[in-house]
Amino acid sequence: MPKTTTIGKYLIHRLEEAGLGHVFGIPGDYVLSFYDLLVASKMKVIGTCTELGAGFAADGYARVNGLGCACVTYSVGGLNTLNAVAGAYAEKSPLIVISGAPGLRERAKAQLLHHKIRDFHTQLQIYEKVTVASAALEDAHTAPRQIDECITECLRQKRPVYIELPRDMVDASCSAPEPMPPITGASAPKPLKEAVAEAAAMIKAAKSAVILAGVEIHRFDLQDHLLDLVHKTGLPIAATLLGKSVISERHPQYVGIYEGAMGKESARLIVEKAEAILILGAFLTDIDLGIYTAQLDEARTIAANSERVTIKHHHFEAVQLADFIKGLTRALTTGKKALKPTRIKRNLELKPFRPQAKKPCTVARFFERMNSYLDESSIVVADIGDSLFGSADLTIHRGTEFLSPAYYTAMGFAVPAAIGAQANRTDLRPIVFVGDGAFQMTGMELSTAVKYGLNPIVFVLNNKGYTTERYIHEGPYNDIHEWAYHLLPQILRKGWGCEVRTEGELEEALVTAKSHTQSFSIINVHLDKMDRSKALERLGKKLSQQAGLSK
Ligand SMILES: Cc1ncc(C[n+]2csc(CCOP(=O)(O)OP(=O)(O)O)c2C)c(N)n1
Ligand SMILES: [Mg+2]
Repeated sequence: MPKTTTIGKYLIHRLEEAGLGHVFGIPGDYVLSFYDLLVASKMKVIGTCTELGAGFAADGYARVNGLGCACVTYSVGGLNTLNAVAGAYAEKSPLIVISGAPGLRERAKAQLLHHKIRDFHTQLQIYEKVTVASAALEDAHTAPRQIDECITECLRQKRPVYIELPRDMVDASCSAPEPMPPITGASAPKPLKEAVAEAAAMIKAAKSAVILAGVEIHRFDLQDHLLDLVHKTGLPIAATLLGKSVISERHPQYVGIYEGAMGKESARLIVEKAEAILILGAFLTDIDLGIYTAQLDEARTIAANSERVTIKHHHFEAVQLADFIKGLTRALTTGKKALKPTRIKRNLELKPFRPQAKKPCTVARFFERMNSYLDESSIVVADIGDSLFGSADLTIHRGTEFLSPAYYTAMGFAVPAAIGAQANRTDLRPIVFVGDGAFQMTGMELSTAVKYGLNPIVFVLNNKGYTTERYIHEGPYNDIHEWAYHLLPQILRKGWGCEVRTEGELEEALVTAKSHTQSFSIINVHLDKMDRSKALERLGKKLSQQAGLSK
C-alpha cells in the first residue's frame, strides 16, 4: 500500500476491511465517480428501486451480517433513505450511509445547485439526528480520521453513521490507511465486580429466577455467552419480541416471547412470577412491554444492556454487557447456593396441522400452518401489523433468523429487508410476511430480487386495508385499493404467484412456492378485513385507550 491514496479509495478499503460484501443504493451525478470505485471493488453493488428500499435492504443485511451500507446521491437520495436509517437507529442496527454531494469548487462558483435544500450542510445536519457519528469529507487531511471514527462508532454502538463525500473530493489525495485500531470497550473493574456480586446474590437468594433476553444479544454477538449462562445455570429464558430468536426457540429452556398481556399467558406467568428477573440486552419498548401491560416489579429486576446495568433502583455505568454476562455465569455457578444445569425435557414435536380444504384462511390458522413450513434454511422477515403479531408465535429454529422492525414499526420493511438478508446468505431462503398496506409501500423491490437472482417466498396478508388501525380506530382512511398482488410476476417477467382463499388452496400454493426456487414466489392470502390474531386484538384495544379513541 503506498503512503498516500485518495479519499474514495481509502473509504473503499475501510468498507472492504470491515467485511462488507454488498452495498445497496441508487446513484446520481453527485455520487457517480464513487460508484465507479464501488463497482471496481470487491463489493457488489445492489441497485434497488428506491433509496428507501436500499435503506431497508442495508438494514436487513446489517442485522444478518453485522454491518450494512447504503450509498446514495445528495438529498433526493439521502432523504429518501432517512426513514430506514431512523429505524436502524431506534433498533440498533449498524448501518453506514454514504452520500455524494456537490463538489467544494462548484459550491464556490454557484449557490443554486440542484438537490440543495437550504444550505450545503442541511442533509448533514438532518443526519446528525439519526446517527451516532457523521462527517462531511471536505478536508483531505482529516478525511481518513473522520472515516475511521464513523466506522468505529458504527461497529461499537451498533447504530447508523453518515459519511458525505463531495464529488470533487473522491480523487483528492490523502494518507494511506494504517491498521484500524481495535474497537475496545473495557469495563471498569470495581463497578463490574460489584454489579456481578450483587446480581448473583439476588438470583441465588430468589426461589425462582428467569432470563429475559433482548435484541442486543444478537447485535453484540453475545449468543454464545448467553447460551453458556443458560446451560450452566439451568435458568429458564424468555425473549422480547424485538429480540425474537436470539436463542433457538427449540431450546428446552426457552419459554417463549414475553410481551406482557399481549403475549402467551404461560411466558407471562414465568417471567412476572419470578423472584428475580434478569433482563439481558433489551431496551424494553412499549411493544415489548405489551403496551405497558407488563408487570415487571423493579425491585425484583436486574437489567443489563449496552448502556448500563440497573439493579433494582440503582445503576452501574462502565460495565460491558459481555463482561457482565461472563462474570455472572461464573458467580452463579460457584460458591454457596451455586446454580446447576438442569435437564428439561421439552416436547419439540409440532402439533400436527390438519388443513380443512374448504375452510377460508384466517390469520391464526395461517401462522399455525406456517410453523411446520419453516425449516433450517428459513429466515423469517415480518413486516408490521398482523404479519408481526401473528408471527410472534412461530417457532424459529435457529438463533437470529427472525427480522422485524418491532419497535420503530415502519411499514414496508419486510420485502427490501429480505433482499438485504439474502444477498450475502444465499443459503437462507426468506419467508416474508407482509400486510397488503405495507406491500404497497415497497413491494416493487421484488424487482431487485429478480435482478439479482434472489428467491424470497412472500405472503401478502391481504385483509383489504389497514387492519391494525381498524382495531385502534376505524374510518374510511383504513381502506386501500386492492391490487392483484399475485400477478406481479407478469409485470416483473419472473417469479411465481397465486391467490388463495381456503386452506386447501394454501396447501397447494405452499408446495409450489417451495419448489419454485429459481425466483421469488408471491402468495396473495385473502383474509377477512376484520380477521386478526389474538395479539392484535389485545394491542388494538390498548392503543385505542391510549390514544383516547375508545368508545
Ligand atoms: C411507514 C408507516 N406509515 C404509517 C404507519 C401507521 N400504521 C400502523 S399499522 C398501519 C396499517 C398496516 O396495514 P397492513 O400493512 O395492511 O397490515 P395489517 O394491519 O392490515 O395487518 C399503519 C398505516 C406506519 N406504522 N408506518
Ligand atoms: Mg392489511
